[in-house]
Amino acid sequence: MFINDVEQCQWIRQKFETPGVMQFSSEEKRTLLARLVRSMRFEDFLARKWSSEKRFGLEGCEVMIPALKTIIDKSSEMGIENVILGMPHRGRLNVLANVIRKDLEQIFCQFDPKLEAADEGSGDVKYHLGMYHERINRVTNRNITLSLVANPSHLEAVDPVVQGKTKAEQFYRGDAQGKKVMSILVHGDAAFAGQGVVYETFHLSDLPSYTTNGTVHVVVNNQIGFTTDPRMARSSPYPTDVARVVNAPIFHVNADDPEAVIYVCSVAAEWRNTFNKDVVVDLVCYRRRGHNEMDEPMFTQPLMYKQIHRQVPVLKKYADKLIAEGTVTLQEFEEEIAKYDRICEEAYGRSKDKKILHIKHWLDSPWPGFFNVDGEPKSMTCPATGIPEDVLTHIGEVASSVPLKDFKIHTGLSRILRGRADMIKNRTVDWALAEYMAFGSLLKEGIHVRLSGQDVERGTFSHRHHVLHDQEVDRRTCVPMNHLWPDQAPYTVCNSSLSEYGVLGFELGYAMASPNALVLWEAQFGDFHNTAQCIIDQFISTGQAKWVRHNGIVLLLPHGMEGMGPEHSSARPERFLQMSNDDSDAYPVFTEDFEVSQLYDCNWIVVNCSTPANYFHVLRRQVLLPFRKPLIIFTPKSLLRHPEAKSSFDQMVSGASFQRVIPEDGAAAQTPEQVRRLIFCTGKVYYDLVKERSSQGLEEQVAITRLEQISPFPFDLIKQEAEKYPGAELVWCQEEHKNMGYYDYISPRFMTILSRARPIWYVGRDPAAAPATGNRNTHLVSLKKFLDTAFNLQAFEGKTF
Ligand SMILES: Cc1ncc(C[n+]2csc(CCOP(=O)(O)OP(=O)(O)O)c2C)c(N)n1
Ligand SMILES: [Mg+2]
Repeated sequence: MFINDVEQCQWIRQKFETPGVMQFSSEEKRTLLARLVRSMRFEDFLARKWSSEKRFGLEGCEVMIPALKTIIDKSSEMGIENVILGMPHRGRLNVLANVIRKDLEQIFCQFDPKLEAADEGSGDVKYHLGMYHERINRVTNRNITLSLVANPSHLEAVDPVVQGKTKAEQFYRGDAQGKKVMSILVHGDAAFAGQGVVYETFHLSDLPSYTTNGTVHVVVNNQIGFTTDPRMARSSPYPTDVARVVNAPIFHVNADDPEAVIYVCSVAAEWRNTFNKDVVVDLVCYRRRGHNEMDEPMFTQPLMYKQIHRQVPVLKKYADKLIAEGTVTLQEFEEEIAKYDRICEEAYGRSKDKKILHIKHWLDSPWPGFFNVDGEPKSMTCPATGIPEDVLTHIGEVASSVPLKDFKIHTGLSRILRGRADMIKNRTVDWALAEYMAFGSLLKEGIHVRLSGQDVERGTFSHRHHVLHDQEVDRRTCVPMNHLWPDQAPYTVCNSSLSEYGVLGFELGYAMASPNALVLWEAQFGDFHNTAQCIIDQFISTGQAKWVRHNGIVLLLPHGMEGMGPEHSSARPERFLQMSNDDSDAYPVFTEDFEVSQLYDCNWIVVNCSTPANYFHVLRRQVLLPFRKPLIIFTPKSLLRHPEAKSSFDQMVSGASFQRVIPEDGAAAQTPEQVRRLIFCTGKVYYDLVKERSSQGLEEQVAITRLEQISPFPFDLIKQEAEKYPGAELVWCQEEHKNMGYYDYISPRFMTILSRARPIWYVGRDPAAAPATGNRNTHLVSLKKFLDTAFNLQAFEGKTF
């Protein structure tokens, strides 16, 4: 570790080199002993009661409990009121019980296999669940809120999520310096060294809109510590070098020396709360048992484990020391043990009465007032998303202006702003303006909007320009969106580091903190989301089912086949659709609130808007809905500047709303019984189809209907459209290859809604391995080929389905 700040180096030197700094009072020693008793006896208790259950015990690193408690005590003393924790499996139950202070019976009853789940969702194993608790810190006598964020098995994936939640809590409290809210991340040594997301998370701490103003990291390093014999150290399966991962001070400390651990943790907390920078405490320890309690470590590490079995537990060593020096008596020590064992036994007795498990009791981020007392949405309706015309005009005017005086913008940008002003005069919007109006109108209503991702301030396609840069004054910038109304909510737009996994996790955590915000992550191109696949699979798609926490994060994924090669083309819609939980084979009951209740039941919403107005409405709907669901939007590239892809104010004013399906409204819709073919499509290919239809003069024979909300599938509207054209052949047309895109998702749903009486023919590119060709000519030839098929009214003649 390298620190190039003299003051900081001196600070560390003074903390460790001053003679006698590690003196503890008897009171402090007794507290430390009591905390070690709890840590050790908790594991012993679980081992006694459930000897064949996995619990990923802390044995060998029992000192982690007093270590975390010291960090919290010291931070509370220095003004911290809210601590957000993330940690893996090892010792998690112990942390819940003895650091966060979850009721013991709530933990114990989780071991009961007969317990019935009472909430919606599929739940999760006990060592993944989160927790939120407000309590008095006994050492400082101040209030403190502790939360542990729920996480999947995927080690370290929760790190950026914790940081995002921490940042949001700081933001909402106006705690820009991190003086009130902080995070603690606990890591296993192998995962810490091996998982790249650790590095991505550390890297965020240097960026203004992402920094949590320092985090205390604790590494449970159970691989290198026990032995100095290099042969034994090598028998560990994962190479570990904690120091190589980060650029932050790392304090290595022997976990068998509890007083040293406590001292180091106190210094680490002081460091964080003095310099507001990251710090790592490396608890060098050993693991007394196997990876989990069912493992036999002697199979693979015989010599090391022979030594480990000879090791005296830290509690006994420390108790012996305190007894020998006269700080406690043997009797006091034994009473302390008996007292905690009694607490466990009593809780165990109570836990047996519990028949029902409420996952809701394990929420890491409560949203007070958002749901009703039973945790249900307050209504099953969505308020109208259209807004008054004067609001549209006002936002449009700000979007076309430079709100600061003497601020010189680039001439190219002046042209863009003039173009915007012209559109506003003509009561029209393009994509960028529609987005502006969605964000601006939400800000007016007090909703915080945060847009994060690579180059989002300007926009990858240079269409957004949410941050203006003075051409003459270095680093002078202006965000017009923050100059809309004096009492508006703040707008944050921030260029992220070049990370997807870390940044998407961060924004997901940010969105977790409050339902009253629109938090968006934009991929540079939709393709790159797969680098963050773990966040998508483990948190976004499944989070509500596992942990009952809603999340309204929005993913903006630029998508479209434009001859740009196999990358920069596909956001992989097929993957999101495959993970959607709406049933393809169930014929729905069309209740009055079908549209909203379908959204309530789904795990996420997948849309591909073909007009700026629809993009505007879906962004607003996201916040106006009485619940939160992740929203995946495939966003355009060439359509950003397509002359036809514009919307009129008429489609956005009060009374207008999001259209899940945009039906054909041209000539074909006037005489539907004469229509020979009804093409369903989604996204940009619509504009190719309309152009081709017009060039072939088929406006009366072929209708084109757009699916804008793909999932949950608008069964009701698709049924209406299909029935409107009784004599038409039904075709699904997509520009993606057949094994990609939407076809596999929509096809069984069409069959269900058509009661298998009419086929839905496929028109699009052939199946392929890569999402797009690297050859421009091949791209154009395949486009022409499928457009020809789309309008060849004989193409399916005589074919059976
Ligand atoms: C991303 C990921 N890869 C693999 C695993 C499987 N796995 C579970 S625990 C573990 C070892 C973890 O070692 P370490 O981080 O040192 O923690 P320890 O169990 O020693 O406390 C592995 C590889 C996982 N959970 N997550
Ligand atoms: Mg380890």
